[in-house]
Amino acid sequence: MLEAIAGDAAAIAQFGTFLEMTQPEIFEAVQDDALLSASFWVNIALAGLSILLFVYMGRNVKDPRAQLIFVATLMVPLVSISSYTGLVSGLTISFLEMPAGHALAGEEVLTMWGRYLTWALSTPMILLALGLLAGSNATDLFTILVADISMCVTGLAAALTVSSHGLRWFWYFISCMFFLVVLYVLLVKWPEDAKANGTAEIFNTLKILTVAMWLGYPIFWALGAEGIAVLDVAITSWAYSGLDIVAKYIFAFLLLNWVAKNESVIADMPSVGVDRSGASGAAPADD
Ligand code: RET
Repeated sequence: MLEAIAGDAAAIAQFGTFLEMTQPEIFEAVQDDALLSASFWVNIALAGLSILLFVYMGRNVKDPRAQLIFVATLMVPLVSISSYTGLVSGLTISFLEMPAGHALAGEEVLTMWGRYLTWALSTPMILLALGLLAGSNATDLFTILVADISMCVTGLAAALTVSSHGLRWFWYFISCMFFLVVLYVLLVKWPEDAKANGTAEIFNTLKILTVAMWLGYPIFWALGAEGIAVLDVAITSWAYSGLDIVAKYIFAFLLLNWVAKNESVIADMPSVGVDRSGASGAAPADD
């Protein structure tokens, strides 16, 4: 009985770490930090403008594959506006006490965990649009999407783990392994498909933009308050917001502008399927 109560007390204490500050208090803390709150509001404004612009740009697109690229890409600013509204309202931000071994051990660090959560929705949309542009087969598309969502969820786990400093970095390492899978498909598999399907030029531009921007996220995570803490929270938040502006809105504009002008190229591409020609054992038995 006593053990159960002690267990409950420990659980409540642990839970208390997450809930020590109320949502209005977190909201106030964000508003008081002009630099931090600007990093959120700028993205809410840009996401809103992007949504209107992309709907306008897609008004005459008729081909179903081109329409799918438009819908997937439009989801990016839609998720973004929701994500930043969650952050600015204090709903998806917590102050977490860092474990022993962390540069800010024992201090409450502002953790923007809503970012990692919503990346699990926005980044697959970016990759789906890119995969459709390249003419990916179903296997590569499934692989990259699963690896990408896993990268975001394990990144979320890295940010929320407060029990052990070592385990925070172990989650980070796992997330990086998933990221390598994403990079492999983007840099090795899809360029071949894009070449075969006549979309190599635009695909390569977007590939370089995507890889360059996406590499910034784990770097800023590691340098920010959640990692080795050489950058403060507002600077880290601006770094993510800046990367978001290029990786989401500028990326999406370039992609949709090209698709709207080259709808016939997209319309002629093969549908997403499982290509059995290169698979070992795929040839019919010779008997
Ligand atoms: C984390 C930390 C753990 C290690 C790795 C990460 C990678 C994150 C990336 C995020 C990209 C986000 C984008 C969002 C747009 O909406 C989670 C920071 C590898 C690559 C493009």
